[in-house]
Amino acid sequence: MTLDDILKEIGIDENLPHGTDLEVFSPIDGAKIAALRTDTPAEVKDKIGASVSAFKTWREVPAPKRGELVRIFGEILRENKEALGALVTYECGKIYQEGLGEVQEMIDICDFAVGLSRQLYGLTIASERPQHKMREIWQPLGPVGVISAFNFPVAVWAWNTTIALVCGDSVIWKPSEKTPLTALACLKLFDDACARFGEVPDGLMQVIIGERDIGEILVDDKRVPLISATGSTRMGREVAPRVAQRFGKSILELGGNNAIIVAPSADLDLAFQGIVFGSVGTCGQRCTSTRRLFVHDDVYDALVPRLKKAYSGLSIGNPMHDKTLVGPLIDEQAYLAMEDALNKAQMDGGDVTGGGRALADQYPNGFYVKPAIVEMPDGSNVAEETFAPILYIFKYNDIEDAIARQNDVPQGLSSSIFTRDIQEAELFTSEAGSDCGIANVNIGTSGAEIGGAFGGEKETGGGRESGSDSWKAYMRRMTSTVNYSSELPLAQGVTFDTGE
Ligand code: UN1
Repeated sequence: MTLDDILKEIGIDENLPHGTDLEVFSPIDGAKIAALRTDTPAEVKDKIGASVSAFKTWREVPAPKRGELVRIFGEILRENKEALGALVTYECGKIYQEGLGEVQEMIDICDFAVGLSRQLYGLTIASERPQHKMREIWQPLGPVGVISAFNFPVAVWAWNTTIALVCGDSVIWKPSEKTPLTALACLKLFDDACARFGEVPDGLMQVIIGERDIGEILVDDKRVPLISATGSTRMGREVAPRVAQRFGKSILELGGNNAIIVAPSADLDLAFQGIVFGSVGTCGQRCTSTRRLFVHDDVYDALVPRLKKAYSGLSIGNPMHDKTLVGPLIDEQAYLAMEDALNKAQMDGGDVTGGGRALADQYPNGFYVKPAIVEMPDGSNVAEETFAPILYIFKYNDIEDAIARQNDVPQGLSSSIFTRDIQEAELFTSEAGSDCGIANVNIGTSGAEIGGAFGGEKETGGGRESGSDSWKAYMRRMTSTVNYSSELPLAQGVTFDTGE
């Protein structure tokens, strides 16, 4: 499938906003695949205005009917899974299997949101006053600003958007400037769903194309009560105070520095598979990628040489090819960041296997790398997240120490332990265990299902998206007390006699 075929199949070949402001390159070979016009600040303001109007209509549509739009969108995604999956691969470089997986993740969240559209439950609460009823009513919130990253260019938007839509909100999406085509493709497919559905207010879901300055307009606009932002901790540090300054709410999904602990009782075959997928999958560019490995002394020699051997045989190459497991990094900057991190690790006493560029002759403008393993000195740790396939390995001999070191980093997204020992497994998921938002047993750190709440603690930002009750962040909680008596008793037994 060529890029032209894909764009034609999705139907955006003819109506891309061509221009000269933003050039888009495929990480596969560095070729320019599009040049787009970006939104002006005035256009962004207008789109926010349109979003406010769309919200006012949409919030009155019954939630199950809102779910019907999402159901149709899920249907359209099923019809376009291959084309959209391939576009994800072209634009962000993840292997086609993972491109398909990402679209499946969108389909899954559609199904979840459709079910949710009939389950936006509020509580009824016992009132302390006679003939009074208290209840909690969940109301639509308003336009939701979604800021997404290049590495999951479509699924993370879909988590936010499908849930926001069934909650009665409108959406304005600022995708990464590295992946605008997939965003425009999603917009087209969403518009197709709206046409199939029938009456949908104009501007219910809009995309704004541009760089950081364009995102900032969204972040600063009081008409957008919720900003859901995915990206680096640096970005979150800027977004969070700006949104808070205007008393907006934010959902932040920022950096991870995810670790796997391999205990002496671990099934090493399982651990091996989980580690390799977690650390080299998506070329190490998931926020859930495995970055650190704590291996017990007793199994170190059985596991680490096997990992090194596997790393040296990984098929690196064009992510559209069936046999490829490791595609390119997103761009040269990512490659340079990987080189820097490896140099630093070496200076800190790490022993590096792998690393460096691959396939530079074939793809002079594509940044393919050999995934790297770094065996780190005893007692050390790595606090920074580098968005590249680097796996830092540490030895441990005491589980409590391993958990403490796992936690002893600024980030708190994902974590896992491979063990057959129930005491260790339960300790890991206890209050004294992992401090992350995700803590897995006998599963790697990446590849979470949509049904759970996704997000993490500390510098990961504290937000939760996707499954469980994450929907509550996209709604306004109203507490309502109804008095059906002929008296007006005050709460807390207060008397307030006006003498009449
Ligand atoms: C991300 O990298 O921002 O758990 C999201 C996972 C995927 C989502 C990753 N389901 O790895």
